[in-house]
Amino acid sequence: MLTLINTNRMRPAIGPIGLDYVAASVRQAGIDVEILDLGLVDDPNKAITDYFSVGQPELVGLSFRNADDCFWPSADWFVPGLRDTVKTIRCMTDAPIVIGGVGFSIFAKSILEYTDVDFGICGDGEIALTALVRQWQGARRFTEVPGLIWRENNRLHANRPSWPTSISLGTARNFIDNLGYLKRGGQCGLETKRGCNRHCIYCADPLAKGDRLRLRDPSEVADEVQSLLLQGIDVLHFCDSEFNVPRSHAEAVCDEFNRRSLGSKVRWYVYMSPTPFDADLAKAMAQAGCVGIDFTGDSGCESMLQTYGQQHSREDLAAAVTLCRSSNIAVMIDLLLGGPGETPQTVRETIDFIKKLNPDCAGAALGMRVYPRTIAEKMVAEELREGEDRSIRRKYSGPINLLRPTFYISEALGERPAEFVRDLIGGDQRFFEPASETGRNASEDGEVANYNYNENLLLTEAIRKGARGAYWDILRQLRSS
Ligand code: B12
Repeated sequence: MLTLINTNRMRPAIGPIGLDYVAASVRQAGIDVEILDLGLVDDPNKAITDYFSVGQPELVGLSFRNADDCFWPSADWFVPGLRDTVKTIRCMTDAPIVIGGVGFSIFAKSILEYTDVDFGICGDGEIALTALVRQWQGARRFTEVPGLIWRENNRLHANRPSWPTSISLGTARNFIDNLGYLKRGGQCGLETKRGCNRHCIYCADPLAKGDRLRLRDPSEVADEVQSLLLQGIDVLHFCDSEFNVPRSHAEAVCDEFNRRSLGSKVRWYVYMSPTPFDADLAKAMAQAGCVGIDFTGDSGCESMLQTYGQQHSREDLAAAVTLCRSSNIAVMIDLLLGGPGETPQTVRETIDFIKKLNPDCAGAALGMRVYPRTIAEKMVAEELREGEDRSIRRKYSGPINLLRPTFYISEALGERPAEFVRDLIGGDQRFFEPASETGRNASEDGEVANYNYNENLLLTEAIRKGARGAYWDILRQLRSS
């Protein structure tokens, strides 16, 4: 009945866990579903042709995770590739096509128009896709499908996304080749909750996942870990926006892991905010198997933290690093340099501060990807209207189009901001530097500094040879060896 296709072919390969959850839920509703995973095949066009020459589903669902790599100056854009995939599928079947996934949800209407598919689903896929199948087979009352976008009478219609407050997901995780992804991608994902209630100016998560926290029962999360363990998967990356928001849920998940002694069987990594975090949570996390935390640090300068809408101070960041050190958890700090109001002085302050904090590593990302419907879009609206000349960086010409990779780098950082940041870092091996505007990047210099996980061949090769873990952790270990 339904064929779900993973379109993400980036390397290292990341498992399409959204499809694992969605397929389980659709199957539970009694609908036949199969997965065609283009992430694991050598030739995607051949895989599509082979598949549709024998199978003719009634509906085809495409999962679209990354619209672009969100990385300046690489600015790799994947929407044209999605359109090509749609064309290839159209040649093989008349079945209607629906696209979903986080990359789709951020830009839903624009991607629907660009790819000319029949339907799109914004937000969670589990309930929505089941509803779409039912409506497609029955009365076709599309207004009853949460998050659906479709064309009718030459107009686009959009329903409110499905962001159910309580989420209960399948725990078997048996629709995708999770072990294959561990071998090619070094870790497997799982979720303990969805949504984010914070207001970071640049973040698209509330648009794709909703702005309320939607928690999973910790025992369901632990059941899922046990299913993955049975498949031979013992290295995980949690896919929550920030694991410690809310703190009570993070603690409840750790308590359940500890009750089942999972900490001795799996090791896992998370994204976290520097607050709320304390010794009790750090201890519970370490005992439950957490070996690495990537903090949304953003900046070491108070004025920039305020601009970005962060709730933590630079002292909170310092405290978080100390807590990780005393709990034996590896620590990475993600920075976002170049936002509105950034000056050479604020960047210098940040880099100096991070050097003093001495985390295991720090990612010096330069350039804020401007997403539609975010606070950042409103803040830089004037510059967006005016186009190229001030703080907007992009690799396309013509009018600004936020569907395409469009970045903000404060003009105060000058013509060559990456060179400036690299000079300040001064070869300090704890930092992952921004790639240089001149095209020369650190990995071309033979250094292990490229932390764009898009076609990162060094990382892919290390994983092939057996490295496992979060990518920053693999890269920093490569560097120190
Ligand atoms: C965890 C995470 C990572 C981890 C992944 C770990 C792992 N093993 O899974 C790591 C650190 C490796 C990572 C890397 C990258 N990431 Co990342 N990541 C995330 C994060 C936080 C969660 C993704 C996730 O798995 N969510 C859980 C699953 C279940 O959700 P889902 O896939 O969206 O699926 C649901 C719905 O979308 C829908 N759905 C999905 N498919 C389909 C299909 C159909 C037909 C339907 C109807 C519905 C549907 O239903 C699902 C269940 O409800 C997201 C932000 C976010 N909150 O989503 C960013 C995010 C996806 N990443 C992003 C980026 C840019 C990257 C990188 C490219 C960064 C880089 N340059 O290195 C790489 C790419 C890696 C790769 N090879 O694909 C961006 C993409 C934005 C964009 N511009 O397109 C995001 C959105 C963050 C952001 N706001 O910037 N990432």
